[in-house]
Amino acid sequence: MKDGEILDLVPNHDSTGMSEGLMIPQAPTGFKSGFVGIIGRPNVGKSTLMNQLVGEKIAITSPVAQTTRNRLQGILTTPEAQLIFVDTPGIHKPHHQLGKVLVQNAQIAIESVDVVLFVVDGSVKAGGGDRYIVDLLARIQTPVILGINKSDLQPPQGESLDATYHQLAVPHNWSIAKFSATKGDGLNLLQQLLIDRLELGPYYYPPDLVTDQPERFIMGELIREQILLLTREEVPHSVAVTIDAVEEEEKITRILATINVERDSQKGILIGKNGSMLKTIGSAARQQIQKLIAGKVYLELFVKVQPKWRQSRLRLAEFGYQLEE
Ligand SMILES: Nc1nc2c(ncn2[C@@H]2O[C@H](COP(=O)(O)OP(=O)(O)OP(=O)(O)O)[C@@H](O)[C@H]2O)c(=O)[nH]1
Ligand SMILES: [Mg+2]
Repeated sequence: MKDGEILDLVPNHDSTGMSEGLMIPQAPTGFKSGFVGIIGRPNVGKSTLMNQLVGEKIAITSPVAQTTRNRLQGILTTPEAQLIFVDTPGIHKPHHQLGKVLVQNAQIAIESVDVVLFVVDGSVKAGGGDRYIVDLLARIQTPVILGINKSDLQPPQGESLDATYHQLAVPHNWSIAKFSATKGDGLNLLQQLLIDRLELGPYYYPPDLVTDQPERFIMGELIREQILLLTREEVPHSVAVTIDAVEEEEKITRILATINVERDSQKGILIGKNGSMLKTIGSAARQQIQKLIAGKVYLELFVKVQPKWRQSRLRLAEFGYQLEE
């Protein structure tokens, strides 16, 4: 991390050990902390892993590749350490402006963390996509841990698949961990391996905070997740969700959101026959948002056509996908 960023997050401590404003307590002696970048091809389970490690659903996940679009942080605080996980969009060969922004932001994350957790899909052989990332990581000084995920999907003779990944890690002396993000197997060992790699440090965030993301952002993501799960073909990737209003009333929170798509045909699919698809999406997303805010939600969705938004830098920024410095 750059010095300036740390200073912003860790205000001066007063005599009670509590800082003003953010209420970050002083860390005990021997406490470790740091940023862990979760990097890998699309769909290997990076976001699922982060959610499991942190113990809450912060990042949306889906079987569709390129689910994650923004760099987002999940925070795990234990008695001995604070790990700030940085979930990133899967690294792939970009085909449009949105793709370029996603990949570039993942690369920036690699350079600004203390440890890189390079996640691969252990249920398939290592491929060109993984080797592309190995080449990126070989150029940096940051310590790397290779994480072989989806161990639960491995055939009984899984060792031969593992060997294809070991070949990638051995020349660079990277440590290797094997786990299942969905089942939780092997995650304690992974957590310990990560803490071992961290240096002594302060709390960067209050110990009870699990993410740096505003609730509004996660609400939009939970709507996008249902679209990823319920629609097919080009629709999921052409969607950007904006939250237009959140009105908190005594017994219910009213949320108005717009789903932006690129074409009329996509709008038609999203709305469905007599509005049935939009209703299904809205009802599923509403249940997820209710869990997030632990209260009753009324959700109203609009669908709007914004031609070629993925190619337009202006629209990308408007929807929150900005190239980071
Ligand atoms: N069986 C099994 N499935 C997993 C595991 N981890 C993740 N998955 C599934 O893999 C799919 C992709 O998971 P994500 O967490 O969205 O993957 P990602 O790497 O964040 O993907 P992008 O954001 O697109 O780069 C989802 O359907 C997950 O449920 C695992 O350990 N075992
Ligand atoms: Mg993801």
